[in-house]
Amino acid sequence: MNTQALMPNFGLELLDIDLSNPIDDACFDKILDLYFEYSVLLFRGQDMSPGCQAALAHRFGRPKIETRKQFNLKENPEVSTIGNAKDTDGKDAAFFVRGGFGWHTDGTSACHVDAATFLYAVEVPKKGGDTLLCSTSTAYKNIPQSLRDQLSDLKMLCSFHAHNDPLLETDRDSHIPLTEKERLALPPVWHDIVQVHPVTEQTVLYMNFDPIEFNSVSLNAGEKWLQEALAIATEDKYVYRHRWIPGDLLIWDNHAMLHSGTPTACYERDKRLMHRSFVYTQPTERTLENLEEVNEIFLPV
Ligand SMILES: O=C(O)CCC(=O)C(=O)O
Ligand SMILES: [Fe+2]
Repeated sequence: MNTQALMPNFGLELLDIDLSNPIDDACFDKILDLYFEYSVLLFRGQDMSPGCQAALAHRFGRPKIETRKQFNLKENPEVSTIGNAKDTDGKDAAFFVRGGFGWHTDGTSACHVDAATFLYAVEVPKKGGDTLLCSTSTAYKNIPQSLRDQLSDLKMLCSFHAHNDPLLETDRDSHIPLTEKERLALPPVWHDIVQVHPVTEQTVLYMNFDPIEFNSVSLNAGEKWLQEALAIATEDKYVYRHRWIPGDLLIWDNHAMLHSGTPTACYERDKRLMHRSFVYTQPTERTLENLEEVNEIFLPV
């Protein structure tokens, strides 16, 4: 398999792979090994239908159906749209964050933390709309021992609604408000900040930056520590900037990576459309007993 490193400490481009062709088990096992070893895989020049993306997602694990359900594709609800695309009525055809971008971990409001994000570029702007990534194990190695000690027994309570409600508040068009049943299906979840990755056995910092509570310190104190760790994690030299070309598929391990979107330079002129999937990978110590039930709730109507 021909490959090319993206960064010294993470990320690998796999060359000469056409994901629209059947991938045999031996080749897929190799791809999965590389995913865990490098935390980010890049496949360029792919002609990936949503059906092909959904099938690949199922090979990686158990896909989650996105909660902003008007952006889930009807035929392949494991795939949802993000970007600034509009439909013929001028309505948003993709989930679009207008209020800004920031470093985060996808899926922190689920109990199971081992999850891959798939982002496939359908259309990209001329300028902007890059995606940034950095390593959470490098971050753990680089923070001072005093901060490691402070974070070692710290747990954060993550709430989907604490993140999602303000987005809706600031941008009424961004998505449809959740029903009571949908809200109840997404309760807040506690996470350790310092965790051991179950496959690589590296110690990582599992961080999100809008928790609602910490177990042992005030919200202010915990947030300050997380921000200190974030500043070290995201020093320029540790950040990979992905400049998208249509046909790129990027897959990253949310246990091993933090990521951030960046603004499109000209929203009005330049369209950005990405196909996204989110997949719980194995192994895990924390099971997802009710995933099918929750997925059912968010199927597109
Ligand atoms: O659009 C991007 O570049 C990143 C979006 C993102 O954060 C995500 O898909 O989880
Ligand atoms: Fe994200």
